[in-house]
Amino acid sequence: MEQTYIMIKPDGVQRGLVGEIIGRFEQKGFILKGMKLITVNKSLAEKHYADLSAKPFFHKLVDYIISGPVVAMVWEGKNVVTTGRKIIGATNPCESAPGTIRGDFAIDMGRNVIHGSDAVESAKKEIALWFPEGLAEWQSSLRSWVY
Ligand code: FUP
Repeated sequence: MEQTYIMIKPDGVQRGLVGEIIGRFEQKGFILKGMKLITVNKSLAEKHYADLSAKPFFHKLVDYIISGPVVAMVWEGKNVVTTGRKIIGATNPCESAPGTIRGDFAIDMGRNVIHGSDAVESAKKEIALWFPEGLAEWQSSLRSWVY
């Protein structure tokens, strides 16, 4: 089953949006495979955003991610990468639709509340980076009301 890496960024945690965000993924029917509240060190933040290292906003982005605790999560389910991105909404909150997390809770691209993997391959890399300890097991019978 497909998995994605979802991270509530420091602004989302400090604004008290953790429960709301987890609720949206739970209510859709996805299952939580890993979750931890952590303060990110610079090296991990730089690895996570390595593809953006040449961008002018890279250092600001890294400083933002390490500025306070984040909630790192792995969610699992059919097409969870694409559907997760839809639940999150467009990167720039002025383009994200109402009803999406960014559309409902964010104004500024530099404080856009949440991260979600953009493809199955990047999800695999991000999950390995953030959860080297592995993920929780679920009994498959628990999913019979969703599939
Ligand atoms: P997303 O996959 O939606 O998180 O978007 P990107 O991977 O393109 O960008 C990662 C983060 O960089 C965004 F969440 C916000 C930040 N960013 C900026 O601050 N300025 C930009 O011009 C583009 C992205």
